[in-house]
Amino acid sequence: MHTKGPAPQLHDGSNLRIGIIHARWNDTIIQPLVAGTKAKLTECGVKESNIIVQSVPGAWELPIAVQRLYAASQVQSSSAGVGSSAGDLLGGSTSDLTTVAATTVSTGPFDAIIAIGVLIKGETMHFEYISESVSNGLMRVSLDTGMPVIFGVLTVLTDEQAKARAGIIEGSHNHGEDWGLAAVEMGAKRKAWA
Ligand code: DLZ
Repeated sequence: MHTKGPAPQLHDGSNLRIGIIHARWNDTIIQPLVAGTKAKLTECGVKESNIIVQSVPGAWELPIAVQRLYAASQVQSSSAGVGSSAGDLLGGSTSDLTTVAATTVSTGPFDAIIAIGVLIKGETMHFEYISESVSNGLMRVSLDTGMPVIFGVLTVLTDEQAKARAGIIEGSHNHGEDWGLAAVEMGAKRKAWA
């Protein structure tokens, strides 16, 4: 049962373009989160061709990746496809290092980008440093660009807590679904408030 999240609202995503950037650390948790996110985007009417998925090594890399993906999409839309592509900057989503080829992201600015990562506390201070920096970095990119950046980063103490937030444990809620809905709502509102 999911009782704490926002009351779900379905906004029309049919004219929106949404980016998803996910970390590859803790991949067994990341994959269901990405799937839950995409499922809600599609349910809101976002076209498959307007959902762009890219990956980076870890959560630490999410802020720069969001910033560059956003910038590349702006360059493309203002120069009709000429210039660097977001795919060139970030590589493909599911392949491993040896097989990744630069994928060109089709043109058009993003209405929102969802940053997805899973940080699980270990025995060192890594968790604290990365969590705080990534949170601040993503907020900064969002405010600096004026584009909604959805915070899809789980910061948890154990594997079990992560699984319980990715819908993996029986009866648990997949937080990716909330992130998909938030992206469509904020993307649509950003257009309306432009
Ligand atoms: C180094 C590190 C550690 C300890 N833990 C995580 C984690 O739980 N989740 C995650 O997404 N990334 C982790 N990383 C990797 C960093 O985010 C980053 O990719 C590397 O430090 C390279 O900059």
